[in-house]
Amino acid sequence: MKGSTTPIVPGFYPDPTVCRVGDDYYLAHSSFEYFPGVPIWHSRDLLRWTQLGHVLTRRSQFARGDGRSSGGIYAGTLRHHGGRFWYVTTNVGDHDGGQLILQADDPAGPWSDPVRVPQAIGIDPDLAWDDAGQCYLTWKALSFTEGEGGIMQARLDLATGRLLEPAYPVWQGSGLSAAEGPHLYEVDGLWYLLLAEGGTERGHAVTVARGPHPSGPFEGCPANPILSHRSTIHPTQNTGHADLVRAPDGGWAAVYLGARPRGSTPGFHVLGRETFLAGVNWVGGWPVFDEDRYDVPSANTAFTDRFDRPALDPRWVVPGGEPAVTVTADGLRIAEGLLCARVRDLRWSAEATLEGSGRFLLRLDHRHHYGLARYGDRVEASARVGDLDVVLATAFVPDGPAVLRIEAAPPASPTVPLGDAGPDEIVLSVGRPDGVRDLARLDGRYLSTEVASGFTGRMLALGSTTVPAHVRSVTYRPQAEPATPPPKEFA
Ligand code: 6LW
Repeated sequence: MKGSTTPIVPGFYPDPTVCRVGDDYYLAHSSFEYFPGVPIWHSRDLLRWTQLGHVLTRRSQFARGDGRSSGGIYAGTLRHHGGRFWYVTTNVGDHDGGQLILQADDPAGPWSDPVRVPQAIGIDPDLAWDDAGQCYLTWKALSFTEGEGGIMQARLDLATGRLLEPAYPVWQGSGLSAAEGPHLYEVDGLWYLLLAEGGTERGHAVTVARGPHPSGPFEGCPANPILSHRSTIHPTQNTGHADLVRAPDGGWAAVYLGARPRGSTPGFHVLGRETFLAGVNWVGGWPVFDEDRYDVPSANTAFTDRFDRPALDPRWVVPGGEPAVTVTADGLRIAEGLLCARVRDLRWSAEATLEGSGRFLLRLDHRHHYGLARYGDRVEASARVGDLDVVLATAFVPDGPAVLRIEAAPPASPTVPLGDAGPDEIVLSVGRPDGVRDLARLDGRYLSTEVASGFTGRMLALGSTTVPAHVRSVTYRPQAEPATPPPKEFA
């Protein structure tokens, strides 16, 4: 399928950063309030990715902060230098501590505790090394109380996190809003500074400048922005925040983030920002995106988890706090909190088999979720949309296992002006001995980023009620898209 419409890593996997060692590619993502943080992946062909684990697996690496939705871990940079892997990021819940630099021999971990860079306050840090081995930190200076400070840079002592000189501004972008996400590369003797601009919404874009030295002076590319879907009818929108990688044969590719809004205007994206792949050609000394160079296979997103191995699969993460879960021979016990797995498709169904009480939710954030809760013999369907929190329906189930089911179905309404379709409709059902009973059917737009705000995407969430939950299994099945056909030229 076309690279511009099919993510290489679907679901809430934003701010992709990529590096290559020999024939192996590695990819990492920002992860906000979810712990463990920073999913990291491996691929041999840039198309099929396998999750190795997470970079941030200990609280000494990811201070909890306040756990607020879309707080925590912002965009980072993954690099390989001097025989080691390096990852630099920001925990905005610990913003005054500055940037965090971690290293590992093996990208699957363990990763070191972070070296902090308290002189670099802001977001979106990048690491690059010149031929002499000098390390440059480039970041977007930003104070959440005082505002933006521009794209800054300084040479860095990696061992101590001390800047070796006062930070100085570099290229500030092509003039669009929110210049951020810098990545710096040396290509054939010139230095290229890639930025995200335009904000991470519909105006998002990738721009580039080049200069003779890591610090510039930089001249912007006349063709900027070199990637954007703003003001187009392309079914992938919000495209930006790219990172480049060179293949063993000398060719180049880029990973970037995009969203797939669906439904009536203004469009609603529900899976967060996903990772896409493009080819990159060099023309006249500038990178040119070749968005559909790759034929991207559908990612294999279906799963059944019976919790029959001692360690949880890396798909499971926890918002804010710690996972209060135990895996036993007969399934998963959740004492408190939520255990979440990303939804990775536009159409899907999922089932959780609960032995007794417990909850199964579709969650965008702590203020936006639909779901089912079983209290002994009673199952309630409920919805929380901002300040509204309602129980919609109740059903009774006999003792023993019960199946709580959630489905993302096509919207019944057409789009404007013939209707007012949301992105999908969420059906909440319960499986009983006499069959499946639907308890609620809800417009999916209220679990979209356009309604809820933030940087994350939908999650399936397991939780407890007043007593610990006992989950036997969870099954997730993607269904064929699209219900809203994309415009003809992109079909
Ligand atoms: C990311 C920054 C951004 O660090 O959002 O809108 C942050 N731009 O580049 C979270 O993805």
